Amino acid sequence: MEFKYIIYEKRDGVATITLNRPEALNAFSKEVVEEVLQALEDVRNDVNLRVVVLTGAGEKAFSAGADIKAMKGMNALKARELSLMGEKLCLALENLEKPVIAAINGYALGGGLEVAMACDLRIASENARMGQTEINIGLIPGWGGTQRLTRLIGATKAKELIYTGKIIDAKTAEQLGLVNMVVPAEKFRETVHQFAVELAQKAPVALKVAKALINKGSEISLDAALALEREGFGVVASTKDLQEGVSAFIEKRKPVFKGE
Ligand code: DAK
Repeated sequence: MEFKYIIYEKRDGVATITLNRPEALNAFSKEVVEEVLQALEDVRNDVNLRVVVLTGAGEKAFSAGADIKAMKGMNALKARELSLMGEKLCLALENLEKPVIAAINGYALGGGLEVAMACDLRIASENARMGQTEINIGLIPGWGGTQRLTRLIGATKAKELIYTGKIIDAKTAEQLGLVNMVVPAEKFRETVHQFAVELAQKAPVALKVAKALINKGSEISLDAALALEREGFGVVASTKDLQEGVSAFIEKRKPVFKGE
């Protein structure tokens, strides 16, 4: 596959998608979004790929958000298109039946943070900086930020970040529960890859079902969510991978899961 605005690599069962417009701090243009969507489609179809890492090229940014320069003179129709584009990308990440890790290597601002929040896990480099900065240009988050940020860290802190547009450091983001862990900058890419490889060795069907249950369960009543969990448990319990996991435990060896 040929890409101009992203780098797409496959190694050890991990697909790494690197946003590659460092000169614009990896801002999301229409072209960047289209290429990421194409790569995600490839991941979906490749059974050998079990985990995705989304990150930014260079040391400065994961992504500084939607392309502000493309917003100049934007009319209602263009704004709607921009909104749809981001929504589509965030939903593709959220609905992919494989875990997606946002590896936040620098700034994750505006739409950049919103895309990171649509991923399952967020690992931040110690020099990462995050914020819903839209208010500073007279906007509100438009790629799900008002909803996903609130669900991740609660309304009190979400309102503070969205109303002020302030940029927080990686440690603060970790304390808020916005990122899973903070990693030293010099070991960042290697640590993220290692973490992703470990995840890629877990049982794929169990990961897929757990992701769907956690995502869907937060939108429905506890009763309905528990019913879904029961069904999901039934599906996972019927896999060959469960038998492999049980055998490996008894034989005191590492399980080899095939996603069957
Ligand atoms: N878009 C386009 N270019 C960007 C950019 C962006 N978001 N952010 C940075 N760049 C470009 C800069 O213009 C500069 O390019 P040149 O001037 O050299 O050509 C280059 O990247 C390097 O940036 P700086 O020179 O500014 O670098 P500094 O280290 O001085 O500052 C910074 C880094 C991250 C603090 C600063 O660049 C900055 O504040 N950037 C803007 C961050 C931001 O506010 N992001 C949120 C964007 S708003 C919508 C739905 C969703 C959205 C919009 C509409 N609808 C439903 C309609 C989403 C909106 C957003 O994401």
